[in-house]
Amino acid sequence: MSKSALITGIAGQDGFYLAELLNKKGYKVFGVMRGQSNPKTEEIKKSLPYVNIIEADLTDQSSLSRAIEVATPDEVYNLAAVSHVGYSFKNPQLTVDVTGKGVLNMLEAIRLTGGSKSVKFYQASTSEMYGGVGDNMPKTGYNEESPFHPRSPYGVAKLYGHWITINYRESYGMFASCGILFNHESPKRGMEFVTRKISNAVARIKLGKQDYIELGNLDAKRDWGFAGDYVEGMWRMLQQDKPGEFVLATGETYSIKDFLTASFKEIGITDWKPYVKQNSAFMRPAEVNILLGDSSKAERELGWKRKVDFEQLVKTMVQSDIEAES
Ligand code: NAP
Ligand code: F7E
Repeated sequence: MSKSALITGIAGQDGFYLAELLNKKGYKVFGVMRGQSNPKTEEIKKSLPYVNIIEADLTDQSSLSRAIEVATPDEVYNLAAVSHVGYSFKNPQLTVDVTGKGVLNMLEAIRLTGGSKSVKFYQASTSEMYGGVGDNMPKTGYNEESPFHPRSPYGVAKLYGHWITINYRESYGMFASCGILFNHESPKRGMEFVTRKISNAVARIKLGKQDYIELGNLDAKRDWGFAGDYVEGMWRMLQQDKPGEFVLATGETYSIKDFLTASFKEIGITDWKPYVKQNSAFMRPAEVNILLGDSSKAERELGWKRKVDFEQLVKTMVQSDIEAES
């Protein structure tokens, strides 16, 4: 019999790539969408026609219990979250409710519907839990043993989600794993994130639809990979004999300026400065200066390694936006 998986956050970037992967592997895929009339529902029905959509909300435990009863999943991937770091400063309490307490709601829904021993659970933890401050980053990058120091309401909420997942593993014997994923991007990335904001603006500048782009801090550095590679790692975590924590990262870090250089190069522009204005509205009250990840454990135990490199990622995103905007 084919396996069944429930994905929360199906309408997000990772939800798309994970659904594609699990469908190819023969899973029956269920996806949680929120809202009485989510404008993305029609789009998801078209792009992921095999997904069985369930209306539920991470803040409503009874709706999650119903989702578990409907899907009877072998695996639950908890990808839903208020996921934008900047937005989390503006709506910190909503962020706690969804990104933090929402994880508890999902775990309780599994436990109270009798799934503690039968359902495998994946929690979308994040490199934002490390915070990228001072000298708490090892030279080879953050790993599963590195200390946490979150720098935003989002990071703090995710740290709660991370530890409550470990607590449910230790308390109730649940197969519950956390993927500590560093930034991963794609043409499906939301426009509010810096990589897609840049790739889309560069495409529009090429096509004469836009004159410049407004950005915040250009000096922050991130370990950017391709989302398609990372969902493969999530799946591998749930195929292990034992649950655990795993860092997924590329082991390389680049600044926003590097991303601008590579993106504008795609449209034949070597000096991007005339096309970029800085706007303090995009600065954050506390910044994560540098993130670099060390995924040696995932390489060793999961046989996982990123395939797409930085140049390929930028190229794919810019070319996809040129096509979409043409
Ligand atoms: P994303 O594109 O922002 O998707 C998040 C999804 O969560 C959205 O589809 C959203 O629904 C849904 N959602 C928000 N509030 C909800 C609620 N109350 N109930 C149910 N669903 C709700 O995020 P992503 O990039 O795919 O990332 C997936 C997960 O990995 C997130 O938890 C994120 O925090 C985490 N993560 C991401 C990265 C990364 O670099 N991408 C790195 C580490 C960890 P709507 O579509 O209706 O808004
Ligand atoms: O910012 C700087 C900004 O919003 C990256 C989420 O998926 O990855 C993501 O969080 C950097 C920051 O991603 C703009 O200050 C400059 O230093 O693309 P971002 P993020 O904050 O790294 C982690 C791993 C997650 O878990 C999150 O869910 O870019 N930056 N100017 C800007 N950022 C944005 N968004 N917009 C700007 O105009």
